[in-house]
Amino acid sequence: MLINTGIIEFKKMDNEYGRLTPVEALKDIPFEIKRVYYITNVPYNVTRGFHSHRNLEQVLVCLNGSVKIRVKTPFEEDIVELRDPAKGLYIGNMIWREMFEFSEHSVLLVLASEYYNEDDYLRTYDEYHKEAVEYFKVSQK
Ligand code: T46
Repeated sequence: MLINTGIIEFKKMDNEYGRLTPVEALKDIPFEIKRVYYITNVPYNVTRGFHSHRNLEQVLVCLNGSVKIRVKTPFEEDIVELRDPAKGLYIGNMIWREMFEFSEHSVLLVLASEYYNEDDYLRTYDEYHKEAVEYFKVSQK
C-alpha cells in the first residue's frame, strides 16, 4: 500500500437476519471521529477530489455500489477499489486523492478526524507537490 494509507477490515456480525458492521472510534478507526459526511449521486464519468490535506485523517467506506480511489504522493500512486462495506480505506496526511467511477446508487461514507476546514486543503497539484516533496523527505528520514 501507499505510505500513509491502508485498508481497515471491520468486524462482520452475520446471522440469518443479515449483516451488521460495527465501527468504533479509536478501536476500529485510529482516531477520534469529529465529522462524518457522505457522497452520493455522482455520475459515473465524474472524478472528485483532486486535493490533499495537511492535517486530516480519514477513513472512506463504500456502503453501496463501488468507487475507485486514486491515492498518490509525488513519488508513487495506487488505485483502490472500494465495494465492500466491511472495509475502509485509511488516508492520512499529505496524500493526494481522486475518486472516480462511482457506480449507480453508490454511497461513499467518510469518517474524518477534524472538523471541516478549507484552510487545510491543498487544492492545486503544484502547491501540493511542493509541500509533499518536503514532507515525505523529512518523514522518511
Ligand atoms: C476528501 C474527499 C474524500 C463542507 O461544507 N463540509 C465538509 O465537511 C466537506 C467535506 C465539504 N464541504 C463543502 C466544500 C465544497 O464546497 O462541500 C463542497 C464539496 O466539497 P469538495 O469539492 O471538497 O468534495 P470532494 O468530494 O472533492 O472531496 C471530499 C472532501 O472535501 C475531502 O476532504 O478527502 O471528499
